[in-house]
Amino acid sequence: KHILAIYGQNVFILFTLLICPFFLQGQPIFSGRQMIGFNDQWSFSKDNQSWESVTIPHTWNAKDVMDDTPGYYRETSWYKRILKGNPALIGKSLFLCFDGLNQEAEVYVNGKLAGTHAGGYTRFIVPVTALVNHKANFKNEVLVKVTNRFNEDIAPLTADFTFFGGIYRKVNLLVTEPVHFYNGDYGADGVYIQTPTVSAEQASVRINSSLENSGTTASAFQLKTTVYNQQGKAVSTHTLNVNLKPGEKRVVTQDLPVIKKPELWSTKNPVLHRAVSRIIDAKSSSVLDQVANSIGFRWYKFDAKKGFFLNGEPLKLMGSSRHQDYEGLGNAVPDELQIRDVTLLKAMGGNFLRVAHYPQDPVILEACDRLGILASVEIPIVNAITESEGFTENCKHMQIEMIRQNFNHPSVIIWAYMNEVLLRPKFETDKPRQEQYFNNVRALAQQLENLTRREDPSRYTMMALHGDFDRYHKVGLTKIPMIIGWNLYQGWYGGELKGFGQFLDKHHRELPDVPLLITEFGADADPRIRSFSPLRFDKSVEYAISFSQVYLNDILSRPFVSGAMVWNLADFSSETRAETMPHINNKGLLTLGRKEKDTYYLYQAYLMDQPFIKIASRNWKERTGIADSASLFCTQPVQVATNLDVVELFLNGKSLGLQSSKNRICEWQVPFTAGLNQLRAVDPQKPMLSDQTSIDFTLLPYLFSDARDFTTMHILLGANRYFMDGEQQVLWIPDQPYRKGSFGHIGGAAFKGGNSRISYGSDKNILNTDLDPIYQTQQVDLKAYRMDVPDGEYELSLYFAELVGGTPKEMLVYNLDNQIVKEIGGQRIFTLNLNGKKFLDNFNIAEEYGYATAVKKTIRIDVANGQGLLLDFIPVKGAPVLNAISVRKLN
Ligand code: GCB
Repeated sequence: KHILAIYGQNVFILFTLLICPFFLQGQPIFSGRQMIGFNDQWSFSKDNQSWESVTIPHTWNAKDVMDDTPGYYRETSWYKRILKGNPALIGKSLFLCFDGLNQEAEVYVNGKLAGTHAGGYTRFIVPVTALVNHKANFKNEVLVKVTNRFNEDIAPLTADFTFFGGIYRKVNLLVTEPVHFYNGDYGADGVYIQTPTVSAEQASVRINSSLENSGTTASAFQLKTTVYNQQGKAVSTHTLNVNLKPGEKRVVTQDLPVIKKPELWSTKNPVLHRAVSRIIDAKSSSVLDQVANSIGFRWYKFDAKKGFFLNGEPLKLMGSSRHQDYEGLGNAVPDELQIRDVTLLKAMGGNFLRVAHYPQDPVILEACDRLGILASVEIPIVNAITESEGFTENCKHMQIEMIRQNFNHPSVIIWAYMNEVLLRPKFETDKPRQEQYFNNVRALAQQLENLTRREDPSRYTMMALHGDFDRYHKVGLTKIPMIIGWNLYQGWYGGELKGFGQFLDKHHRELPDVPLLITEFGADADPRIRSFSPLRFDKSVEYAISFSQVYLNDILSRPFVSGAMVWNLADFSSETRAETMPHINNKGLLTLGRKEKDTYYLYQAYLMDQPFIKIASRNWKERTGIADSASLFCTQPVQVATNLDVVELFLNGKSLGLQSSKNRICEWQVPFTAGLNQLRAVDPQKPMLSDQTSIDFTLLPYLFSDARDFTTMHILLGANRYFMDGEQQVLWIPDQPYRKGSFGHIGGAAFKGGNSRISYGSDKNILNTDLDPIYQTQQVDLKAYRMDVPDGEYELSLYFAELVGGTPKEMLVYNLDNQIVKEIGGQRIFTLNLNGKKFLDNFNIAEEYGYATAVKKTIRIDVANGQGLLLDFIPVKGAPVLNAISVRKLN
């Protein structure tokens, strides 16, 4: 009880109490290594004065990154916690282990500096033995100063993700005997396992252990390492006698007896062995320290012509990248949710995870080991470097931390170190200076490459480059790493879809000896946006589906492509992003809260081995549309993702026939009636395999006069897209040119965005709303808008936003065509008459409300004598606009 009170949490302690015979005999409580969670009872302060209670993991940016004001808190904050004195720890070695905090730390114990760390994504271990007072109940104060302020010597400098600040990964108190595996080695635990030769016949194991005697007397002990198979049977053991003088540190190597016919680790059958390393006291035979690691016996190679091979068999590496943040939590995410990401990747049929753009929580690679997912890990040099010694040293330090801390994971096959480092080349207007910058980038790359090969000759090295082949080639970066990763977005940020396959072929032609992976490809999908005529950058799920089909076909049909990782497994925070869902990058196959998007089902259809059927419009559950002329239904397509050749679809129990799949999608024209429509997609050969869903359809009248029960309609102008406002349960439809008896605009044209990537509308963050898509499209220069509604009383709402002009913000600076468009203020003034009466007089949106700001004007109106609703737009200066309109019948 006493001990439980001291350290708060703890299964670990309970464990010790139950198994530790010494305790029962009144002997020392701690024997060997204890990792004790140190995450509760912290206080947090932004000014080191007023404190609030927090639990770790914690970030101070979970909320402010989502508001309309640009930027987020990137300053210094403090965390503190009491570590109660415990006489049982006298003579032990104590360490505080931080799994990761963003991004710089100073750790103080009782007012004395115990350690510092720079870099937001790797573990660091602070020895605190000498600073802790063990007097019973003494209140030792642990104070951690943390900042996520910009520091030009720490990567990343810029990136398309949010740099949440805080102690956002777990903290542990590590207690060891003075003789222990050395904990000061770049945050690693001092045991490094290699499998120099592995075949179906036999496996060899070599282990380097870093040992320390921090005590005051010499120590004689045995280092005993045993490998256990999955059934827990010891299959190989090696014992070494070691003597360490007081204060001595030493690395020793053990070659274990070969293991015959080892069970191999593979993505299909990830058999793990367990290596347990023990330091056993020569005199007392007690275990002074113990570290356990997983081993997977596997061998692999990349071949520039034939792709990747695991255990001698060809294996296309298919999977995703992953960022570590989660809806509402920022980067402070509990283990369970993190592990679930790897499970979702596996369930998608994936076999590879690009841990991007930085090392992540240890539970991620542990899950990869267990579930059979191969992985690459990289340090966060993104977009650019600083040409300083500080930056270089910090990058090298991080690279070593990453390698040593993750050395023993069988899932890891690649270490990487730069992402699109020439995306934003500095000194564009000073070519000689730029040349020098490029030389420095190349020199840093070469240093990191050499360092990586030296640290770990058994793995591959990689750099991820964006699609400017010639730039990287000219600077010489394509010659440095063993594998090139390409981040390719043809048909998204620029270019055409067919450019993707052409690019791959170019690599194969020009670098025939360099293996390649597609480290990124993907299109945004905002699950609230759907379209029957999808366009590049419209954010519709449909565009993302057709985009992915082209990419996946091109990848799977080229054996020299070792594999590809979709960008990204889940949506992630990127504070500077605008677009339909500001502050979020929507390229995930899952939402930020890890809900499956319909695109996820397409990947399953491509990647899964088992027969698979999923209605890929199943997330479009609330639909709306205008009835086919004078009928009681509206025909709309429904897509089913499948790896079967043929699927049958049923609507309310009635067959709509068989469809053959094309690029893993079958499509039907479905006549939806008002209300619930049951859909069931079935394997005609094995009807047990099926998927079903029901779609709630709101049928809008072809002619207003057809409908006795018409109540409401919401229309997006200048848009092809449907938008579901889930919160308010409102369904928006695209506008049409005016049709008699119905509705629509008269004159004008859809607004086309001010930059090349947008096919229509604007990608600006519209202020004062979360419903940006309502305001991001508009009809420009329309003469009138007409709705031939029946007589009655109506509420009419008109939606406006000035999409042109304003302060040019740094928008989409991370992306691939990287141009900031300066806009000339689009001052426009117009008058709007409603049914002949003035409604808006000399209306100047920008002047009255500001640029890119949501404006909603509402009015009640009586419609009589069959006149319907007529809006006349009278230009005073520039062209009148209307972004959206909604009408509701009151009585
Ligand atoms: C990239 C970057 C990645 C971005 C991605 C995107 O090439 O490597 O960090 O998030 O593009 O979505 O633009």
